[in-house]
Amino acid sequence: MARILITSAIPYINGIKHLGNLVGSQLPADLIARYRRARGDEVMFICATDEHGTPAELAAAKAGQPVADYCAEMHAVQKALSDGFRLSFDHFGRSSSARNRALTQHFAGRLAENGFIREVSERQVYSPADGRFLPDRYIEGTCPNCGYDKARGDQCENCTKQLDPTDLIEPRSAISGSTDLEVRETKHLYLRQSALRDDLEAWIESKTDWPVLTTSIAKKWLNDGDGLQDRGITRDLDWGVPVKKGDEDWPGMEGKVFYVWFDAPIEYIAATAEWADANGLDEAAWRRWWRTDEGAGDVTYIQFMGKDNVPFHTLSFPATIMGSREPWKLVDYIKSFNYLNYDGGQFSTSQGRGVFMDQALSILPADYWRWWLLSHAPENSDSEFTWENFQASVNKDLADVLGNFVSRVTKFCRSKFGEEVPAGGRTGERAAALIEELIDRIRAYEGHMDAMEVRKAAGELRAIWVAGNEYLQSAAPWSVVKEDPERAAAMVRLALNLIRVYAVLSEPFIPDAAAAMLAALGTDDRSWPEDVPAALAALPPGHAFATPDVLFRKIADEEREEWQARFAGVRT
Ligand code: B3M
Ligand code: ZN
Repeated sequence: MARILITSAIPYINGIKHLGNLVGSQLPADLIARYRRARGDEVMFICATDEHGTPAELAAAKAGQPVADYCAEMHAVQKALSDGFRLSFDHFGRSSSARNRALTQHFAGRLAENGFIREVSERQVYSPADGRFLPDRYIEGTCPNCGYDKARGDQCENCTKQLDPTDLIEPRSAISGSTDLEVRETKHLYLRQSALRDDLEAWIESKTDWPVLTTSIAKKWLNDGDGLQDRGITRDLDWGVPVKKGDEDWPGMEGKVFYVWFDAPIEYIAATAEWADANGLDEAAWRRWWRTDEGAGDVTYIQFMGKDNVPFHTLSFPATIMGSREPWKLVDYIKSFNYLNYDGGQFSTSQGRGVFMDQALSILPADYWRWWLLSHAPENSDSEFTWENFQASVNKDLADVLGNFVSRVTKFCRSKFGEEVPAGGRTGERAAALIEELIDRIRAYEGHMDAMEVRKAAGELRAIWVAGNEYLQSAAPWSVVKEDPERAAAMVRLALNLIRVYAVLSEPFIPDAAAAMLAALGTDDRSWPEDVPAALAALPPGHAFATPDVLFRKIADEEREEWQARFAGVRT
């Protein structure tokens, strides 16, 4: 039994995620977590909300709420949606937790002691009326380029020109509107990533099994000159982890917080501690996943994320861990994803373009989305969601192939033999050929899942469903039953057992349908088909079942057109 630690990139707190976000990290992470559990491994699957930084402050201000209240509320919303999509996290934490505060301050203290932090003096805009330094996007004024009077200190929204706050005509505070602004000298902390360059390079070079997408991004930033610049890790904000060296104050850093990208990955560790706290467990319970000197030596750690997050996970976060000079677990494998596009354009949170998690669940159950998204995961290139393709996949793979198999077998059995696994008879050559094919395909499916090749795994699973349908079609028990009811009984017995095997194999992709199939079969036997012939005899003659309701319904053309129109514009 292996021990597998799985983390998904933690979604920003400001707003509901779209399907492109979901398929880029949380959903494939869930697929692999479920698969590893089904194979008998001990799994720790962690995610959280990423709650700090300017975007959280701004979103809270827009909602007219104190930022802590806003984050608590949005965390609950995101948690409910991840439950709705059946994301099987062991814990869905919060980067604003006390655990993350303590760990972030701990890492900063260790990095400082080891000489990996330097202090830099900078000149920055200060607002006496607000009593604080203002980040660029908290300063507004008139754009020198186009005259737009609500340009932000980092960029003019109207003409898109990139700006410095000092470029603005009549600058004012976006918080209070005060025009009494001054430039003051202030100190910030920089993480000396450049001093860890050799360590990082040796580590990345040693990861010869990483996906090309991950390694190419990591090496680009490592070698690009710019990529490994020292990084500012503090900000002048109220909301965040206060800058401290462990438990001690940091002179000159009063009123400052750590940059959101410094504390966010540390939350992977902190959320595991939050899991222990939530379950009344001791320190050792979470440390055995993270400290190689306290039991994590035999842990395999896999991270899932979109490609834009790769530099932070291959350079910045490992620099934090390595620079601590403490035996924290480094990631073993980074599975990264390209982008999912939406109907000829991009999904966009800021523009509200595409389908968002809440909207998706309001029109169809999770399994429909899980199946489409995972079987079209943007692994080797960007991929695209279209309503036509979604309709076609659901109707064909889920309704015509898998759903139809389950319904035909159970209904036929009920009408000829009653609602129990029929006894007697022997299957013929066709069944033997089916079993041979299933052995090959199930071993191939395992291989793809072990390698985390999501699309290939989905393709193999579909082929496994198809094989059962083809067997049923050619064996035709509904004809055979007229002359040789015993033989038809044997065929049906095999097919009923195949439904159980389908449920077990499909569970990582479509957990609700898998549960419905097992419930209909009146079994909770989720054992993996290591021995395929034995698995196909697990339900003995006489075992009672119930004919299930329709597993997957088809999407009609009118419905598809209606959704297409409804989600063509932008979310308001
Ligand atoms: N919240 C960005 C994102 O959601 C960021 C990931 C943090 S992972 C530590 O894509
Ligand atoms: Zn402008």
